[in-house]
Amino acid sequence: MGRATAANQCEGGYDQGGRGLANVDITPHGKNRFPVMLGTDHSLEFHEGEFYPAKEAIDFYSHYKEDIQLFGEMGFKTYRMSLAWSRIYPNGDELEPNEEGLRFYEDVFKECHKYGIEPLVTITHFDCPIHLIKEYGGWKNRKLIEFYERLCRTIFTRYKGLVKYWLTFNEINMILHLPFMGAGLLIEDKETALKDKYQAIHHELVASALATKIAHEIDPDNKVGCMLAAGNTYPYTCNPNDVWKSIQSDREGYFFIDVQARGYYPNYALKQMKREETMPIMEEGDQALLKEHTVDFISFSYYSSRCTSADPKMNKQTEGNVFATLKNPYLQASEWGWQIDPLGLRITLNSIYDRYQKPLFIVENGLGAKDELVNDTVIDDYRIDYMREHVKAMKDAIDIDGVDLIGYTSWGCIDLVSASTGEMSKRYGFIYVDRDDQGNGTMKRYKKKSFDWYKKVIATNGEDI
Ligand code: BGP
Repeated sequence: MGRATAANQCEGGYDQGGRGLANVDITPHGKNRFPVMLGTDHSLEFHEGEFYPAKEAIDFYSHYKEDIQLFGEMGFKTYRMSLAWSRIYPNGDELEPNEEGLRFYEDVFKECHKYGIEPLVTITHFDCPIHLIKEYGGWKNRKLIEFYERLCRTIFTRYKGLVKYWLTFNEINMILHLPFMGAGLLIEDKETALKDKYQAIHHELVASALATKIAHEIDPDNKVGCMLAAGNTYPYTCNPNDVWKSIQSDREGYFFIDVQARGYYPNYALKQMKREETMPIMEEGDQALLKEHTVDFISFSYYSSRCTSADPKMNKQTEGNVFATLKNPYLQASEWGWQIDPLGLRITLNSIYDRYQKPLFIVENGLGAKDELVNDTVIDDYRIDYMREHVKAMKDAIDIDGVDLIGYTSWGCIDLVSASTGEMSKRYGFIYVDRDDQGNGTMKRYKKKSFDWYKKVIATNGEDI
């Protein structure tokens, strides 16, 4: 048990230690954020007058000792974090890595071990060096497999003995929804956009299998997982058309795990790609690689379930969700419209486990909320309530349903920049950071009420919640 962050949302230090620029750095806060994440804004530059939250984020780059000490105090057994690719290979395509970047992560891992915390490392979390986008067009170019392979060899070798748990790509299915953020893809032509996305996806799937192979070769103790933005889809009614639509919606995500955990493209996807003319170019050897190097475990993020209908009149989707969903009348929602459904977590765990029979790891889950700092703390009972219900659902999945759940790192050990809004005011942490949406504040850290609550949950392995 522990909690999770991503480099671009907490690290900052965007131009320190020889780091190069990445897609996340030039993604602004405010109304221009979505066009950039979608890949429809092609400028690839910083603009005067815009605020870029990832540049400084919460400055984990300089505060990591203090922050990890607090994670240790909470009793974390695991800390999920990601590497900034451009800190290790500033342009992405160099032959030699940046020693200063490598040393930074080495220090972070050593600091974790000081407190008995096992790092779980996402190799790329919405992160692609700008040079790889400008020069090669991001992941739609097969060359990226080679650069990613080099990154993997470097980190698996360098961090052998310090890191054993790896995730290849964060929320790999996000390429379909936010392609620039997910894969450094620019959408040039609407007609060919889906084909480009599936080409990029194929390259990431091959790169992921290659990473799994290399990780096992370099250290047989390494365990590699895939990572999906999950959440089961309910049919709005029991009309078979609604049920069929919900199955299709879930398959959009299952497709990725089907390939990464079973080792081949499922028939429904092959048929669909043929029909829609989006079949990616595959090279000889790709299929064998996918088949031979499936993941050791399956990880996913879960914030919410989804709901769908085949009735065209029921087309009003809720706001604030990257994944299309109808308002489910049985559920409450967060201030950002994310529907809160702890039983949905149990359902998702069961569906994924039934389908693959591999160990599962929930690597994100949590409540984004507006917090108020009063007398140096935040009384965040709403967050505790959310977490408590989700921990209960997990326990039921383990104790009653027999799901093999090996870990839980919920989102945001500490407040950080929100991926979707680029704002600080959508807070997930058990530690408050004094920084606002415009980048003002002292960066001082404060423990919230949830800090002690989670400490107790970890100490009792979820018994006392
Ligand atoms: C996931 C991402 C995370 C994280 C989380 C919460 O999609 O993997 O990076 O940010 O969602 O989302 P948000 O920050 O938009 O509330």
